[in-house]
Amino acid sequence: MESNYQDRIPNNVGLGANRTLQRALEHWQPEFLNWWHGLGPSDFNASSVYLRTAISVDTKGWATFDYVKMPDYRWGIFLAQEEDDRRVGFGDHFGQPVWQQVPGEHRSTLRRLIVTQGDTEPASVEQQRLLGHTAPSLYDLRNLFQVNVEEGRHLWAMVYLLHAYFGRDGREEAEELLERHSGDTDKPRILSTFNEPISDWLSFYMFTYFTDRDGKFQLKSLAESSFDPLSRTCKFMLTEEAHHMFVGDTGIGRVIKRTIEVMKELGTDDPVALRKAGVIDLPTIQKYLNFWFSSSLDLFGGDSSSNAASYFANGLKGRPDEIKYEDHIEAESSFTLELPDGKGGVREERIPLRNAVNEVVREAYVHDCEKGLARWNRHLEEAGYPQRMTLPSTRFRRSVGSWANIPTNPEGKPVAMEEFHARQDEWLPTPNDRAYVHSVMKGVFERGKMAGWIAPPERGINTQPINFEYVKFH
Ligand code: BYC
Repeated sequence: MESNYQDRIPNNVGLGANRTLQRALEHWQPEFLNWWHGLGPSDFNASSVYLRTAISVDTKGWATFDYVKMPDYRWGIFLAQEEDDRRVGFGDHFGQPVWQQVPGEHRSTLRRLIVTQGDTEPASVEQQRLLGHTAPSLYDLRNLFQVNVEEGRHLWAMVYLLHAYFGRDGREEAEELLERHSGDTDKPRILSTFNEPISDWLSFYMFTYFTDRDGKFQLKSLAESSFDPLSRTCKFMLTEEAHHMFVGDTGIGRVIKRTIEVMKELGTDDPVALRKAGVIDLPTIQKYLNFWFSSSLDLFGGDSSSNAASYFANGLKGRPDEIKYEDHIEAESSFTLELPDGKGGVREERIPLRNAVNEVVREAYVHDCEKGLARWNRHLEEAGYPQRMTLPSTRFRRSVGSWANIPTNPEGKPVAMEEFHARQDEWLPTPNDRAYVHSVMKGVFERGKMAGWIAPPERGINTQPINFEYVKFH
């Protein structure tokens, strides 16, 4: 399908040939822009930002760089190319042709999955809306806005599916995606992590590393869907998602690098001395990591989930990279869960694998998260320090699943509630830690300059130098 970049809504879905759908989306567009102006990045909307825009899905068009004012960003609808004769890849309908329309019996479940996915996208923009003021450099400011406009585009992607395939219900859901707000007491966002404030850049990097990576795994699971338009939409979203995780990965690495530099200069790892020198001490970084990793683990849902089993059986939502598994039906397979035994210990239980799909995906996610830690720890190793960043156990500080509200230490050992309360200041950011991190967040807007708590990146964006004018203020 040809890309129509010149249309009011750039697309490769032949929108011009479907007047009803085009009108419905053109009606939603001003509501989206209103939302962007009210709850998107505060200020900076008149600045020219060096942004990447997707104008088509081929290798040339998907990443076009230029100066753009954010409200003029071309939020388009792009689906990955259709695969010839694509077949259902897992579950009870394995091998049958995929669906180009929504089967009636799966309508409400698919709508729910699309709405849940769609809800996270504007939520993250809302969470990050004030960060521009405290950006550690123009390079980082540009990256923040890149992430924000692309999350906006991902919202468009889900709204397209709702409008095109779910009739009036879908249009109503699309409106509601702009009515729920992150952290709102009456109408919060659907999933827990998307109601947490992101008011400092350390949280932003943790979020883009850990929470965007949940996005990667969820999108990969949805890319396996038998509902082909959903699969194709998610495949294209994944190409943009990679940069968001890169921002988190390199962001955390740069914070650690800068802390190590000052540890060397001062000859100490004493947090008080390091804070005096304006950098973020390693224990504080670890506590932020513990917070965002554990929160992101909840986004995979319960470890034993009948929802997940029926998504899998019906071919609605699969496992990332399904092709890698030997058995795509898993009718008889089982999975061993480690559960709290109610007496302060752990017991094992075998459950049908289909019910454990959330856990299977969560395990793959944890494995993927470890790669970043290996990179960050290399900085420490090369500098000759024995400290290492670690991922806490998947049992630690959970709010969803069998370990929800069971107090454990970061190693996953169940502990008494009193011990958890007594020691949580060692494990999770305290109000004092947060206040300190906030105190070093001051906007640095001079070309090539960096805030004192973060090292410069290794290279710029799209082969531009680090001191490039990534954002032009007017
Ligand atoms: N918070 O059977 P269960 C991204 C709900 S991130 C609150 O255990 P299921 C992005 C659950 O909805 C990716 N509620 O779980 C990243 C269900 O409610 P209903 C977003 C939660 O259904 C950064 C009930 O508890 N995409 O893209 O197997 C920036 C029982 O659930 C939570 C998706 O999530 C929670 N943490 O799996 C921007 C994909 N966890 O339905 C973007 C679509 C569970 O009974 N969503 N619940 O009312 C799904 O696939 C599934 O809904 C979940 C839950 C994986 C989230």
